[in-house]
Amino acid sequence: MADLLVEAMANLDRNAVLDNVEKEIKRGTDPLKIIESLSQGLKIVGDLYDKKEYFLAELITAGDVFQNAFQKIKPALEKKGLRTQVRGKIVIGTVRGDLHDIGKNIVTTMLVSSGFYVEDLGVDVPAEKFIEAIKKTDANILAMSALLTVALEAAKETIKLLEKENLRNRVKVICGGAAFDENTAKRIGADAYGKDPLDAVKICQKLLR
Ligand code: B12
Repeated sequence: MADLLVEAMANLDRNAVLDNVEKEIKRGTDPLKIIESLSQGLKIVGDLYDKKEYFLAELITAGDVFQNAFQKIKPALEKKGLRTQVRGKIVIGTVRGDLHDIGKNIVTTMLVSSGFYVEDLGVDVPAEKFIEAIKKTDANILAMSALLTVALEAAKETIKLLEKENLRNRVKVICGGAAFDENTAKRIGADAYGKDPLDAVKICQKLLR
């Protein structure tokens, strides 16, 4: 299945993507495996965009096809949550200047299904809005997503503001999305980097221990 789905996603073949996703769900395939195949397809779309074989219109279609497919996968993903004893409160969002939310939405679904309270602020979230939400919800984790390299600065600013507001000692910070890796996350002052939804849940559980 993996290859078929990767290919269908890379070719932006909406019907083939949705048919294959439905088949895999019926077959009982792990929803995270299905998401992984679709993400590999999206990676190819991104590479083709880089090579100027695809353009903005294709990126938009790719995002749309993925969102449609995700609606079919979501119920299975919700059942998969890793039940947690830790009752953490998380404020999550895509940082200022960045509109990518597909990955963040998957991570949010997985965190909610695992028992966390999650306040999702959406995309293009300025530092001040993150801080306001943390104060309002008394959150103990700030989770930031960024796919654009230029958006890293906004994530760094948010952590700086957290420090300025004297909240840094009680709020842990986790970052994820294609703009980050372990090193970048550390460099901007985060506590952790999460590579995928499972990682996100496990790390958030660990951060609260
Ligand atoms: C779809 C897409 C879009 C869609 C987004 C739709 C949407 N609603 O999100 C649209 C068309 C809007 C778009 C726009 C643009 N895009 Co775009 N896009 C993509 C594409 C093809 C796929 C992204 C995606 O959804 N991947 C699938 C998800 C599941 O993966 P993910 O986001 O990485 O998330 C996973 C993990 O990273 C992690 N994760 C994610 N967030 C978090 C958060 C936490 C806390 C944790 C722990 C984990 C975590 O878990 C997720 C699940 O496994 C990528 C290519 C790529 N390789 O990523 C380019 C890409 C990100 N885009 C790119 C660009 C350049 C743009 C534009 C500037 C294009 C333009 N000329 O306008 C604009 C920018 C708009 C803006 N201001 O943000 C570049 C970025 C280059 C860079 N290094 O900065 C990429 C890499 C393409 C490329 N190769 O050039 N894009």
